[in-house]
Amino acid sequence: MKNVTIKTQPYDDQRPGTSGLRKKVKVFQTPHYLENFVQAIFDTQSDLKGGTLVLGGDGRYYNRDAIQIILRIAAANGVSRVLVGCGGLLSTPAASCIIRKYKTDGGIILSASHNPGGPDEDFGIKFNTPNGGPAPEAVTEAIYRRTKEIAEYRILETPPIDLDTLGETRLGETRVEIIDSVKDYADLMMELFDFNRIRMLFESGVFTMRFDAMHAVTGPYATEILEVRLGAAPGTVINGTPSTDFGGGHPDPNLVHAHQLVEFTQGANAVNFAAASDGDGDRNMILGRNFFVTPSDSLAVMVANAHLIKGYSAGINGVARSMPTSQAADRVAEKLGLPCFETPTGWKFFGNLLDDRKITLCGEESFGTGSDHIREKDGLWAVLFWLNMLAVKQQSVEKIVTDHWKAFGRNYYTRYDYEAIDKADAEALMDSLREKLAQLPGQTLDGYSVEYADDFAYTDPVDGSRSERQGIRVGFAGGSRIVFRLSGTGTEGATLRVYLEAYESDPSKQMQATEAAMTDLVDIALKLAEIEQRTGRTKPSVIT
Ligand code: G16
Repeated sequence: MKNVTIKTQPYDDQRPGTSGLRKKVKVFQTPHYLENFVQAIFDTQSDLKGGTLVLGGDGRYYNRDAIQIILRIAAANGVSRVLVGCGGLLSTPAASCIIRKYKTDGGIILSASHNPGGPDEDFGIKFNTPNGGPAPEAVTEAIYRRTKEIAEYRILETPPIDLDTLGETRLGETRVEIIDSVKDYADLMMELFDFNRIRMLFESGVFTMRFDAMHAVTGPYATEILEVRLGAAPGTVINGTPSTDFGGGHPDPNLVHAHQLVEFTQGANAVNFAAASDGDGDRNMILGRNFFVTPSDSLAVMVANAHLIKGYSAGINGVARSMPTSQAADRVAEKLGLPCFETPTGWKFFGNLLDDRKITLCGEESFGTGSDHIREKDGLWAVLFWLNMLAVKQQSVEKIVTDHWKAFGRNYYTRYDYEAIDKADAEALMDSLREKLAQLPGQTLDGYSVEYADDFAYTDPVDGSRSERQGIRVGFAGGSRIVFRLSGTGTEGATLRVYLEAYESDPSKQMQATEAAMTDLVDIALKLAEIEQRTGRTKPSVIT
């Protein structure tokens, strides 16, 4: 076993996106590619020397190889202790929980989230800071700057270690502890939710649910929490064994990719409640019998009902949502007199607000909800929040949501994604929209009068940092809105996202199909951004 220094050359494409560095597996397998990025983390995060690091991932292809490489680089860089999830598995929320619980100096999480896995698919790596949250931009930019000048990395020459047996090993001077991936996280959930009450719901015999782990990391977590600790019937968790290619599927919990789950909510034997999570366990989709809850509505309903939930019954400090998320939560916050924040897309932007106790709950349209219990969005947490709410209210998902609309109004919501379009075309489309912004206010587009149009910019109220060009917003009189932005998580070309929101306060008009309620706004968006002419696409790749 000896430390060696390897000469390397910088790669110029290692700038982290919305959530860490995501690339094709083949790119990560290029000689020194992963090593350079990891060394840049150690070069810029000086507390890791002599400190404790948490390490794990979603189990996708290359997870285990990457963990062995990172362990050897960590050892050569003087990390004193590394906590590794058994089998190399840690869901993103569990990693956040462990970073915080053991007061470590940060964590490295390996995941490309909802993107497919396998030798020709995606891989990703991100660094989380000691608060358990994704590194803020100042940190990711420092890491990126380092990758551009890196000339060497340090690594311990040693064979791979056993990742599947709990206990301690030594790598040079570094203590490596293989820890239970599930226990700490499951214990935290028991502090936040009324497990007795939820258990009674399952024992009532009239309540059934399915949780789709999508062959990804939440399988073991959901099985332990739902079936073992809460007594849900065996078989409640489907696709519960993590696989390196997610069973050949796309571990993205939406109506398109989780269609197997959707079928459980339809027909004569439909379950009362269904939910799914993504590759790394931080996203969630909530379904009732024949009923889909949009992530934006889910956040709003949670804010309105937080007082019923054990861990939040003392009151919440405030709420935040990412800019493209519908304004449903704002309406609840306004009625309850709670502060409400609009942040750029990216969970990292909630970190300061949570640390500073300005907010307790937060969420995003991209199937993410969470709270101050950790610093990541949390799929199973959202499922348990809903289960706890259902157990207390003894109503169906549909009744809870439709009553919510009656009280606060409905924000019809849909998102059109145009994936893998040409990068230059996508940027030209956004630039052309930017040029139109100044003339839009006051204009009427297909009967909708534009109240404001801007390129969203955010000043963090805690540290004053400024983030610009975060997406084009076009707001109409009456509360409807169109947002255009380019995704920061894709690995091929560019992905244009078009977010559409139509507000309806009249209860007699709240039960339309979303598609029907959105036709006008869709037309306006297509014309305004000249989508077909500029991208050549006649329809989106995915509608959620
Ligand atoms: C990440 C971020 C989220 C963001 C989502 C989509 O989630 O943490 O904040 O909403 O990507 O981002 P984009 O629209 O830029 O593709 P995840 O679940 O992929 O880590």
